[in-house]
Amino acid sequence: MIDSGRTCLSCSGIENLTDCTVIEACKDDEVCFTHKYTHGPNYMYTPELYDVGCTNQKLCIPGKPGSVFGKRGTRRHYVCETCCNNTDICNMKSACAKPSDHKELCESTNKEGNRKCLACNGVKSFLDCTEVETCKSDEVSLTQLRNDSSFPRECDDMKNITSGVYTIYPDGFHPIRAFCIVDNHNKETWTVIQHRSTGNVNFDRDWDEYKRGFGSPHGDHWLGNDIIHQISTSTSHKLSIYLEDFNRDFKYANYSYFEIGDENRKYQLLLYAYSGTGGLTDYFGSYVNNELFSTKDQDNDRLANVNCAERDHGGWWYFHNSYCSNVNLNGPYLAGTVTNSSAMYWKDWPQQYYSLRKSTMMIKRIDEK
Ligand SMILES: [Ca+2]
Repeated sequence: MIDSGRTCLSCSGIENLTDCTVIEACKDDEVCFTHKYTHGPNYMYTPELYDVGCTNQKLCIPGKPGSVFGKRGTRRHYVCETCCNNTDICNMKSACAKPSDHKELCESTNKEGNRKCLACNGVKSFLDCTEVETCKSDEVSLTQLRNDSSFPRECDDMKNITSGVYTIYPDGFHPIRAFCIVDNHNKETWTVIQHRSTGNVNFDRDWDEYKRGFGSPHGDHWLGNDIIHQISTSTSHKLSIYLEDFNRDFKYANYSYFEIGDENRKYQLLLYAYSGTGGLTDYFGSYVNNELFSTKDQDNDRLANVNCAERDHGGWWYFHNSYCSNVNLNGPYLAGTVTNSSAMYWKDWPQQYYSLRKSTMMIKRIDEK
């Protein structure tokens, strides 16, 4: 096997992927594939069967299980999409199996030296795995795969695109769909992390839903706290928030530094250097910088005896002094003047207690590449 070689499971007509123990070294321009099929109706017994192995197919069919994703670079290639049922894990050695069978998420190569690999049982996503083990000398770590990935980590990594929904790989190889906004004037491409313009998606959700994201990037949605953490901490990022009222007036709130911590840090918010358009006052970062994220089932706000996320019906970073918030863009979509702060609002714009028509929160790498 050559140094750059990728290994794939290689079997034909098997009923269970776990039955395949044959490993094949692929050529440089090949990727792993998993093909699932059944025999025709003439067969009395029609189990679903799998073929797995190397293929020179280069293009993916997004959303189609078993389709091959991407072409390998000169050293190695990366993911297939949805090769493995209910997982994000591709046809890699000892990784393409039932989630409960995942022993190690390393890829076998002839690399020298020991590496640390994620090692988890029963995870549905790599993002859920935090355990680490030392790989054998002929194995390479997922971290290495991630670092070497040439897939776009965020919208800013894609050139010559127009605004729309694209596949990005925040961790290097795990695909998600995100809305990208191209600002032609400033020649900047932003990744949307929150958008609301219809109110037809409920934002009164629990911790796990905010962690994983909900809604569709084509409409109202929350991208997901794990993803936002991953992107915002991969390099330095800035945040821009677009607000629009029902007169179609709009303003921007901009922060030239933005990140959120990981789940262990309760997605703690860091925001610096505010500038707003049209005299918009910073009622967000100046109040909730360093605060923890809260949802109705996880009260991390510092207001005693009140669960702000439950009371105001949205996951958010809440204010801790004597009341819950001055800004809550994940509050209920109430479309216009309301009577209290339990709404999707930005204090005092366009007026006190006004539920906005649109909000978009988007982030972009601070140029340093
Ligand atoms: Ca509280």
